[in-house]
Amino acid sequence: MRMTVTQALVRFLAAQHVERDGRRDRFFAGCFGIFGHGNLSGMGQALEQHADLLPYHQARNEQAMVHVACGYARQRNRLGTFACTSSIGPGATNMVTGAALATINRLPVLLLPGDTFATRTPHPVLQQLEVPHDAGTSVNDCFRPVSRFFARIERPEQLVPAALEAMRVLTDQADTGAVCVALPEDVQVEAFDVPDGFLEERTWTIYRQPPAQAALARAVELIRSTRRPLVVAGGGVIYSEATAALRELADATGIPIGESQAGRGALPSDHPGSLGAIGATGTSAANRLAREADLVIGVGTRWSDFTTASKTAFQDPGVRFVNVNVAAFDAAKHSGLAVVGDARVTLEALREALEGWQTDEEWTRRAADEARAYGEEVARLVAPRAGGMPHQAGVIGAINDAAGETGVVVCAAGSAPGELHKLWRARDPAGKGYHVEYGYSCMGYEIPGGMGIKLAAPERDVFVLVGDGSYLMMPGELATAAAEGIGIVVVIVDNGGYASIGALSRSMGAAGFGTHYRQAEDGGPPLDAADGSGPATPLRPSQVDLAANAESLGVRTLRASTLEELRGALDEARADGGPVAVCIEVDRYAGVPGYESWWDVPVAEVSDDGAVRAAREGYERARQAQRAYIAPPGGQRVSS
Ligand SMILES: Cc1ncc(C[n+]2csc(CCOP(=O)(O)OP(=O)(O)O)c2C)c(N)n1
Ligand SMILES: [Mg+2]
Repeated sequence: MRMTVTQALVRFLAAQHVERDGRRDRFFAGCFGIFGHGNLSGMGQALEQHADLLPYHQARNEQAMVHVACGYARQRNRLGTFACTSSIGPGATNMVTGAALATINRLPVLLLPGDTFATRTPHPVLQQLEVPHDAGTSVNDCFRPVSRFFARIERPEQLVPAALEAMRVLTDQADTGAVCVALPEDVQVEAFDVPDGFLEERTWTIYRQPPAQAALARAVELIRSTRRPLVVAGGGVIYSEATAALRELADATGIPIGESQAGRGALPSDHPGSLGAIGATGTSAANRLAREADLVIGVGTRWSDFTTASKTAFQDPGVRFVNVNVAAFDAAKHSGLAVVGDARVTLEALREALEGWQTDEEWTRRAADEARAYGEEVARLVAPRAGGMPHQAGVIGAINDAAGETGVVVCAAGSAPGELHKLWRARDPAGKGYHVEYGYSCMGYEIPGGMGIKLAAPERDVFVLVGDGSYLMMPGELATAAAEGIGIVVVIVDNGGYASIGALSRSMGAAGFGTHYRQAEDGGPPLDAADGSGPATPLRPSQVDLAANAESLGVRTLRASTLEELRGALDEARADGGPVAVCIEVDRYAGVPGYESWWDVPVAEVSDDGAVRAAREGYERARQAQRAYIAPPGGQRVSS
C-alpha cells in the first residue's frame, strides 16, 4: 500500500506488542509530541489521521515528554513505553537529556526528532546547525552517544529495517534504552510502497534467559563455601518481576538483602532479612553487614558509586562477587563470577540448587538484629520534632503513611533521594511503591516521571516529592497534568535552594557557595555557617511563591505549614482525583545523617583556606578505604 513514511510509522507503532510469561500487551501506549515545522506535516499529519490507533498527547517541554515515557516504562517493568515526536533543532536537542536518562537507567523510549532535509535543497533551514567539514551532520547526532540505537531515515525504504531494529533494541532486556530514529522533514511526507507484512500485528516475546549451567554451578559452590554472603538487589530484580523469588531465596537460605536505589523495595521492609538501602545512602544495618561480607551477590545491579560507597562498602580482604545480570556488561563488573541470565529464573535456580543449605545462623541473626534496630532509628527520624520548622524526614514519613501498601513515591534529585533511600518503608510486594530515578538523578524528572507512572498505573496513588530547585527546573508539565487530568499529588518541599549541594559544599570546606536562592540581608553572598547550623548571616525573606506558581498552572494547590497539616493535605489530595500540589517549607539544615559510609567527591588539593585543607585531609584519609575489586573471580584474596 502507498502511504507516507510517517503514516506507515504510526501504523507500525500501533501494531507492536510485547509478551512475557504468556501476558501480551501493546508496546506503545501513545505518542507525546510538540510540533514545529520539522514534524508538523509529517508526524503531525499521520498522528491526526490515525488518532484512533495511537493516542497523541501534547507536552509542554520535549525533555519532559521523554521523562513521562521513562516513568511509564519503569512502572510497566519495561514492557511498554511512549513514542516522542519533536521538531528539528531545539525541540530535538531538548530530548537529549531525556535520552541520556533513559539509556543510563536502561528504560525503553522511542525518540522521533525531526531532521533537516535529506535532499539538502533549501539548506540551511531554520534551526539548522551547519558543520563546514561534514554535510551529513545535524544536531541529532548528539543522540548517538546517549542512544542504544540510532538511525536517520534518508530514504523512505530505510524505515522498514530501522523500525524493526528499533523494536529489537527496545524490547531487549540487556540492550534497552533510548532509541532514536531521526526523520528528515522531507522524507517524513514522502510516499512509498509499504511492503506487505510491515504493518501487520507483531509480538516481541521476551524470553527469560536461563543462566549457563556451569556458571550456576560455580556460583552455588562459591555460595556454599562462604560464611557471610550478602545479596545486593538492583532494579533488575523488580523489572524481571523477581521479588517473590528473591524473598523465597532469602527465606530458604537466610542470606540478608541490601538494595540499590533502583532495587529499593525489592524486599518489603518488614522482612527480617531486609537491610534496606546499601552504600553511600545506606542504612547502618546494610553498611555494617556489607563491610564484613565475604561474598556479595549482585542481582540486576550496575554497581553505581552510590551502591558501592565509591568502592569502600565491602572491606573483607577476600571479598568476592557473583553478578546475576541479563547484561553481560554488568555481570562482569568487580571481576565477579558472571552469571548472565534473567533475575527471576536465576534466583529460582539458585534456591533449588541451594536446597537444604543455610548460611551461618549467627550472620542471619545479626542481620535481623541490625534491621530491627535500624527500623527503630527510622521511626525516630520521621517523628515530628518539637518546635521549629518541619523537617524533610517528617514529610517522607507522612507520604509513606499516605501511600499505604500501593501508593508510589517519585523522586530524582536533591537531598530527598538519599533520605528516601534510608527512610522509606517499602510495602508493595512487587517493589512498585518506590521510584527514585538515581541513574541520572535529573532535576526536573519528578513531575513528568510521576505523570508517566500514573498513566501506567491509574489505580495507584502517585506522590511526587520534589525540591524547590528541581521544581523550578521543570514546573511547566503541571499544565499538561491539569489539561489531561493526570491525578498526581505533587509535594513541593521548599528549603530555599539547593540544600543537598549546600551540605556537600560544607563537607568540602566551602560554605554553601552558590546554593541559596535567598539573598543575604547585609548584601554579601548568602553563605552557611561552617557547622551547618544555619546561614552565616540573616537572609532576606523568599521572593518566590511556589504555591502561587503551581496554582497558576491550573493545579489545585494546598499549603501546609506543619506535618499535621501536611497529613491532612495529603488525604485531601488523594481524595481529589485530579492533580494537586501540596507546598510545605522545611528546615534546610535538618538532614538525615549518613551511616558509616562515604561518597567520593574530590576536594581541592591546595587552598589558602584552612577549612578546605582540613576537608582535603579528611578526603585523603577516607580514600584509603577505597578498593579495586579486580581479583579474578575464582582467584585468591583481593589485596587492594
Ligand atoms: C539537571 C540537573 N542539574 C544539576 C544537578 C546537580 N544537583 C543535584 S541536587 C541539586 C539541588 C536540588 O535542589 P532541590 O530540588 O531544591 O533539592 P534540595 O537539595 O534542596 O533537597 C543540584 C543542583 C542535577 N542533579 N540535575
Ligand atoms: Mg531545595
